[in-house]
Amino acid sequence: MRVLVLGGDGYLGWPTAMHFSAAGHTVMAVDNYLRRTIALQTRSQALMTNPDLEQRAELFRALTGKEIGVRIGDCTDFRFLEGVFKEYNPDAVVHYAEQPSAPYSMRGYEEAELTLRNNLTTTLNVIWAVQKQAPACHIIKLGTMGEYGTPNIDIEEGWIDIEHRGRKDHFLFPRQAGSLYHTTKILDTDLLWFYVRTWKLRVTDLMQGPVYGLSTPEADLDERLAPNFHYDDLFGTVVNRFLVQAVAGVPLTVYGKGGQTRGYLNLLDTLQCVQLAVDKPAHPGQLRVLNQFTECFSVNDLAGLVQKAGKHLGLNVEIEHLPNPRKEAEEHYYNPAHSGLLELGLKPHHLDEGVLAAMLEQIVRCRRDIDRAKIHPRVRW
Ligand code: USQ
Repeated sequence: MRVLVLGGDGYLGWPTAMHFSAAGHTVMAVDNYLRRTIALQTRSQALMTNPDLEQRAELFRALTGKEIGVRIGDCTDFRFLEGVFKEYNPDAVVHYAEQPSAPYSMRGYEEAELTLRNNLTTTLNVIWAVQKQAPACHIIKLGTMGEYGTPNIDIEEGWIDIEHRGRKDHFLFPRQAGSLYHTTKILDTDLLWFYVRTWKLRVTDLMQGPVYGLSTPEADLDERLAPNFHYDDLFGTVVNRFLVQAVAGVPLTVYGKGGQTRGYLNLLDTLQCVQLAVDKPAHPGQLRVLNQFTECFSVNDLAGLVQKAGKHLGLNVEIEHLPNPRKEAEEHYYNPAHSGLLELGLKPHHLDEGVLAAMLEQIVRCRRDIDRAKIHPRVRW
């Protein structure tokens, strides 16, 4: 298949591009380095220095003989994006090209405006580029479990049947996010649903939980092919952050009571899920929503697991409860459905001590590069 990866320089985008290329697909990766730019501006650079997308693609070609096409450009520029679709004519587009940080989106007006404009305009442009240049192309959109929030009822997989005053209908599950970033993902879903109804597009919306990990078969070929591993308060996800904190000797930064529960997954499973979505596409006129995580943990559970894994490696890991910089429930009911991807064939990798120990060992090798000033939360809302 011809697979177009938007946001191909990102934590998930680059491993996805390599994964599809290694599996024998033709891949093109597009990025404008927005996250790198923001990271530089906010002192939030990743732990390891990552070569740019063109250099990574060149290195990947030298090591594997496989070619990943690269286009550097801004997906909010419709002429640019339409040109890429026209030139490349993809069978599937994997859309990661969004500002992905909840704290960044809450930092101030400029950051809010950038997040809203970037994320929604890109989604609108993908929809229009598909409709005008590649109408059979399957759109795989990265959404987030954070769209649902933490309601006091079971979370369904995208859709819910509602009976009201004796009549029944089928609706998108109610969504109520905890940050502007997560809210842009709700708005994306609504945009996609509108155009699926209007133009019979084929769309899979993957409601993903926080991802952890830095190892994939392709990334392990050479350390310069590693994903961008963030541990700062803006771009670092909680498990990755805790592991770096454990190595740096900084007490794990549990926000508030630590009862916040989310569905997590290994980076390897992100690759599997996206692959399954591409291999088994949505039908024309279908907005298929899949909840993309493998297991639920509270923040306290994660801190406990990291503490235990650290102890076995001789690290003295402490846990600190900080005042929560976010507005979120710290004790809540959480029971989201997630059978769709398992039914498509997902074989989960579970978060255990072995996985954490392997990550800790990799991080220990970069111990000297850890900047402790990037660890504590700088944005409150
Ligand atoms: N948390 C801590 N301490 C920390 C960092 C986070 O207690 O040092 C807590 C947060 O308050 C939250 C939970 O851990 O309750 C998860 O936080 P996170 O920063 O790992 O995840 P989040 O901000 O929700 O965003 C991340 C990705 C985002 C993706 C989302 C999936 O950055 O792109 O959409 O995970 S989800 O959380 O399911 O919405």
